[in-house]
Amino acid sequence: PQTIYLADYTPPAFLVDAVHLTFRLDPNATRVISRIEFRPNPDATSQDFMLHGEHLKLIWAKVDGQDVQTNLTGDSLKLDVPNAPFIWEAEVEISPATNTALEGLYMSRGMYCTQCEAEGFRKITYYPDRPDVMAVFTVRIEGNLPVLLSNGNAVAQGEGWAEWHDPWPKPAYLFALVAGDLIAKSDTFTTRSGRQVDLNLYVRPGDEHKCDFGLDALKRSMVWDENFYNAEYDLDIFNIVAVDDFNMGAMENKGLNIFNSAAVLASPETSTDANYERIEAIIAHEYFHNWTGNRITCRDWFQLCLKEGLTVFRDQQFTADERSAAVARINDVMALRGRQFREDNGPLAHPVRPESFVEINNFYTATVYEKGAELIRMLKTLVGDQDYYKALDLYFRRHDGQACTIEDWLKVFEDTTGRDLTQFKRWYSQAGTPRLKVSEAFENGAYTLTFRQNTPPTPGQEAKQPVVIPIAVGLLNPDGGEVVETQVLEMTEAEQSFSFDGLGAKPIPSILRGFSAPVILETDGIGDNAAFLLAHDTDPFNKWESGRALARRTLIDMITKGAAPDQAFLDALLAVLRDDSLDPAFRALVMRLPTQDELAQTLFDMGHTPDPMAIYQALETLRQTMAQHMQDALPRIYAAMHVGGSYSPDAEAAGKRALGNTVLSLISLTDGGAQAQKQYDSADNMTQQLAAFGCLLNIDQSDTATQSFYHQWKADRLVIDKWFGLQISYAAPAKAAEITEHLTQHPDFDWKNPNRFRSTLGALTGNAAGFHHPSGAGYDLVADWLIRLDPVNPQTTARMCTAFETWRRYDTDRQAKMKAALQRIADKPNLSRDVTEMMARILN
Ligand code: HT7
Ligand code: ZN
Repeated sequence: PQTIYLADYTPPAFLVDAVHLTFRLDPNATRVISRIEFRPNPDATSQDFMLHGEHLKLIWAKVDGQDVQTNLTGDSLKLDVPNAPFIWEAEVEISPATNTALEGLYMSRGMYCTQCEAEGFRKITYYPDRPDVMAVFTVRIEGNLPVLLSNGNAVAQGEGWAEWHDPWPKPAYLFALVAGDLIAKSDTFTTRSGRQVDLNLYVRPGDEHKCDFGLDALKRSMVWDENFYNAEYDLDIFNIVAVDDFNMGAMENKGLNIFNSAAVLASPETSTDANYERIEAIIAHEYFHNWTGNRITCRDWFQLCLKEGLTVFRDQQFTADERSAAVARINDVMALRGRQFREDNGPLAHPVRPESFVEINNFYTATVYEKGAELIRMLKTLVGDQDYYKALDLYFRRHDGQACTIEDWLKVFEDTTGRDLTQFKRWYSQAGTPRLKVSEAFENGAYTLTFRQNTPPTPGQEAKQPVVIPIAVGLLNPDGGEVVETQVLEMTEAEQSFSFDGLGAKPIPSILRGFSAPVILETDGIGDNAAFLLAHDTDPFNKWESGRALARRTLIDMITKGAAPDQAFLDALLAVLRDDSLDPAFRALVMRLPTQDELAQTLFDMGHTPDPMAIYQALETLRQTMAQHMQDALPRIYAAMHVGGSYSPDAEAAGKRALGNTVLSLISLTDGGAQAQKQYDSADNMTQQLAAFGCLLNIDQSDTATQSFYHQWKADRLVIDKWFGLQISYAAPAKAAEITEHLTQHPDFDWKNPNRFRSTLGALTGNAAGFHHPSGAGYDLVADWLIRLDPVNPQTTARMCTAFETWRRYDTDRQAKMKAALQRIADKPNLSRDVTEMMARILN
């Protein structure tokens, strides 16, 4: 397959002013008639007219009304055209019903639906399918279905047809069409300047009761974007559609967002607090794209972080504002470390702005999204809040209606602040997670912190240069008071010292407060302050981080030295658990132990070969020890976390349930599951039912609960996804592959549905000890299924290949087994471009 390079970018030869599309819907033979107004691009460097097109049956084509014989070469169409404005018309036939890749126009349980990002529009009709070609779309849909939707405003409709017009020029990846037997739950929103917007959430009949939260989250997002970014909505309608078959979470098509049902539908009985929180964040994310992505889009796909990093940052800000900022930040960092640090440490490491790709779908990664968001956060920390919002104002004014680059983005900050961001830009081009080592000195009342930064080599990038690191630091005195409030130190050199004068005693530093930069901080050079900071730090992130460091150390000592769980750690944890002045959600986070994957990476970084079974055993032992050590305190806290009244997903109630369920999981380790059974039987919401179900599965693969849960929920696909997933997540290492295999034979295992596939095979790859069991059964089963899924849905297959990205961490036996599984996938004839690229990079 061909590699595409950022350095090869050239502007489009022709621009598009207007697009008219007519869809005659038919499951196996949809006709798409296009009329596209082209004109030469004055900035073009070539005059070659080229249209993308994949899996299209061309019926006819005309240029300025004259039939043309086209030159079809692979996935594109080339033609000699006048060097003047002209009209292209064509009719193509496509087959939505057989489109299982879920890209382009496809069908999901009788409903027509599109997914065009990144390069799906070319599966709908011939078009310059690149984001720097922005055009005004008018769409007519003909089909015998009650609901016919496209982007923009509704222009006209009749029996079996509808017309839509989107006045905002947009790239083809933001095109959308939905048609089906759907029901709308509706609301309205009045923008700050008085525009009345109709809000509709379209769902299948039967899902109407799962819409209220999504609509409420949408309205809150609309207000928030007006308040913080002066960003107002710009159409008369904002439609959201829930679809069951979808490769990712959601898609920000202009005026017609399409959501994976799992990312929008919610009811107390069927959705957990975590589901509600995720739905709120995704609704906000997609809505915020209206400005950061749609009004201002990307020049090319290498600039993906321009819209995704910024929009993730904005949705993180929203969550922090709507819920607890401290808890939100801890959750963001856990996700970053769990997915992005893992990626940055392995064969798939790539810069936030990659410089080449084979299949762009493989670059919708944690690095582009989550690390991309961290770069925006650092910029904001460096320039300060006021200049950040000034720069954003300028960005919106200067670039509205344009397709931009990271250079445009940084220039806005340079022009606003007068700063030179040349060095900061390295964050966009250098892959890998910087290691930041710190040491200290105290003399004559002056306290000096010395930092050394180093970024390890990553594929294709051996040598790294120093990056700009904003290090937020506060100093505490030995009795726990704060002597120096948070200051941001701006590190630019490979090694750099910062001094604080006039101190009466040697302080205890709290470094990288709020996780001010996406680096790995190594504090061996400043002594052991973790227990002190867990007790005294005023920065909630570092307070949590200190607890995490203590837990990690205890576990590493148990694994590498056969040590017993550290009593001091257990006492410190118990003190936090009992401290009613602390937010329950925060306490629940402190009680959470590091993941198996995090421990494996830590051990690997320390020069050990991680043994997944030893890691699993250490975590089991520590949990059991915690349950005994805290036994007396647990019933009171469990009772105190009881939330009365009807269910509400708000942060306070959810925090109480989170801590209550954490405590329940410990209680169930000493009471044989009696309390969990009680909670399971009396739960009136999914958060409590599922947590109790998990406890019961953890004690033994409780058949009774498994059966009763299934029979209660068998009609609800989203709950049955949880049912598949939980049984596998809680499976003992030796049984995980077998249980997964057994579940893949269940009549409800609809493997072509990405949610079901992920909740089953994805749960196995997430059960680290099960996936890495020495038998190799986990590797084999996952490889078998990836081989089977690839011809059906390459995008979802390729994403799941990341389960193998850590293969080089492990012992030779596991490495050989994983490599064999990978090789088996790589050797499959006719492997998709997506998976071919993933295999090449992972095996490299
Ligand atoms: N911009 C979207 C990214 C995306 C996507 C979404 C659904 C299915 C396939 C997709 N390919 C790329 C989602 C977002 O970041 O908001
Ligand atoms: Zn996005």
